[in-house]
Amino acid sequence: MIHGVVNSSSKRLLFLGNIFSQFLICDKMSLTTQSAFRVPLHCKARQSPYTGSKVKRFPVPEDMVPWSVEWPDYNPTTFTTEHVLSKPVWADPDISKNSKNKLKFNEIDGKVNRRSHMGKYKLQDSLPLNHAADPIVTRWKRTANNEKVKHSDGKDILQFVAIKRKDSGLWAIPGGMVDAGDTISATLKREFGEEAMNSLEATGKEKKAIEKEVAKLFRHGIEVYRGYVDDPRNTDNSWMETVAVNFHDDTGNSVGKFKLYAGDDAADVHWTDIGADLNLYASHISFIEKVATRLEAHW
Ligand code: RP5
Repeated sequence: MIHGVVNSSSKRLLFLGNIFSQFLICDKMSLTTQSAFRVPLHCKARQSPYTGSKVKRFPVPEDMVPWSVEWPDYNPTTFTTEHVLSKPVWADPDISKNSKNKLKFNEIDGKVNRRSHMGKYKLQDSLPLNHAADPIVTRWKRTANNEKVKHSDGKDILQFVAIKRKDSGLWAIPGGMVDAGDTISATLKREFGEEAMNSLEATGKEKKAIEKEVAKLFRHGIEVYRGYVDDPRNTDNSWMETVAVNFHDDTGNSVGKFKLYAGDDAADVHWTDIGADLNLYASHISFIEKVATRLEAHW
């Protein structure tokens, strides 16, 4: 559903002003000090060229990021990624080719939820958005004697299940897109199974056992974030929103016994120590920080 940008400067002012009126300076210091309360907007999403292509983005300087700033010369590139052009099931029809009236934003459109997690879209035309779900599975780092490992700051060290993405090579939460008709909780379970536990390649019996464990673990999640994701694949009129949910195994008895295998889109998977120096995909670092704050872990 990553479609191209509309080649019109006036639309820049009309589309999303009410939702994306706040923004952060895109430097490391701002992100680590402020992201417990706000997430970075349009930092990685302004990286050029567009992910997986040689097409350059129209450069947008920091002070021109807010949609409230008038910029008559704004003239973004039209871009749709090759993958979307190949029409995978989850992709919307191309709204620039007579199908725009079929997309109903701010409502449930057939099986697709086209409502934002952040408010109501102020629309001039239909705009696509992409709902994802991110399962943050955590446990405490422990010694061989099962004692919690403390950081020099006196706080316990938290670990989360991270996958290495094949597209960017960056470590990330094993999230994925919400399929039409699917719920967020079903997506969280499915993506964790597919990306972090390789459930698709497991045999029937193994698969059943894995699904049972995942279902048990995923019964008690705490939502830590809902809204915009600063994903490098975002364009001016198509972007990711996610719901990030923390599933914490406090004793280490449940998740600890999981065998983690990379599957589906992942090149690798492992338990990763949580801390401010992590370099993660999109704005995943800010969701992880919220979890560390919530559980009073080392950051
Ligand atoms: C991110 O992209 C979301 O936070 C989620 O983790 C991920 C979904 O995209 P795919 O992994 O399906 O490519 O923005």
